[in-house]
Amino acid sequence: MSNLTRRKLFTAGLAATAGASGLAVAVRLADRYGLIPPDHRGLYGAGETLTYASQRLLTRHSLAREFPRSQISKAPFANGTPPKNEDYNRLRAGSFVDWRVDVGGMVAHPASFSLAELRSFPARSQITHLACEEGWSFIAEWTGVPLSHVLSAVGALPQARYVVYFSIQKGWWDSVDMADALHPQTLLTYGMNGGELPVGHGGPVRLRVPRQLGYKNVKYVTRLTVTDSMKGFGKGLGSAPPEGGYAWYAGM
Ligand SMILES: Nc1nc2c(c(=O)[nH]1)N[C@H]1C(S)=C(S)[C@@H](COP(=O)(O)O)O[C@H]1N2
Ligand SMILES: [Mo]
Repeated sequence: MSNLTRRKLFTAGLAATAGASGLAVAVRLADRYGLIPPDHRGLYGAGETLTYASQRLLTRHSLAREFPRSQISKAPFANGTPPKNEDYNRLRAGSFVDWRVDVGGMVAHPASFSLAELRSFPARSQITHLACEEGWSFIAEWTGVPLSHVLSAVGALPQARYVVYFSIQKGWWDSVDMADALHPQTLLTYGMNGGELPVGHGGPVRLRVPRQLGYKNVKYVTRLTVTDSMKGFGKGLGSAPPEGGYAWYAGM
């Protein structure tokens, strides 16, 4: 993606005013650099899509706001209930020592990390806002390993365009593009407010993507897949929310 300049995209976009074929070129160019959301609406929505592509290009290094410790919410709201399945209950009864996060797909060295291994990686803590699309939000300190570190440990291949992440909880999975996957604030978290990540907030492992809305922050993560295409994952729209009318990209 670093090879695509704003000028190149903009020039291709201008060429688009010459006709639909120019537009197709601009869209294809943006697509090649992973700047088209998997739930895009085809050429019909191309104007919107190119606006999205330039916005992603412009903001890929920007940071979510971090807050002082005094702003941490006293009573953070845990949305939903923990997984009800057998596997989760068994792992929880064993204090999650057998929890694994499997990382595979387009990587040189697929791996399966225990919590202890994730904790042995360089850690980062950040005090950020988690906002639900339903209107409520809270601020907490999150601790974990940057996803970028995990991706380099397994040797994510250069063709990679998305990282898909799956919960042990049925129906919960999502994906981010490489700009968000490699972003320094995107963490595989195992800690919150100085302690372990509580079960209500996704313990033992949750992906925090603080530049996007709550629903992208999938709890109880057990598996990551690196891919160059979202085809074959659900309906191919990048996650479950677009299947129900929400956007795949939920930047805030
Ligand atoms: N596995 C799983 N992940 C999930 C959810 C869920 O129900 N299950 N809810 C999502 C939604 S809609 C929001 S707003 C946040 C809520 O995070 P919280 O429970 O820490 O407040 O988690 C997201 N991740
Ligand atoms: Mo939400």
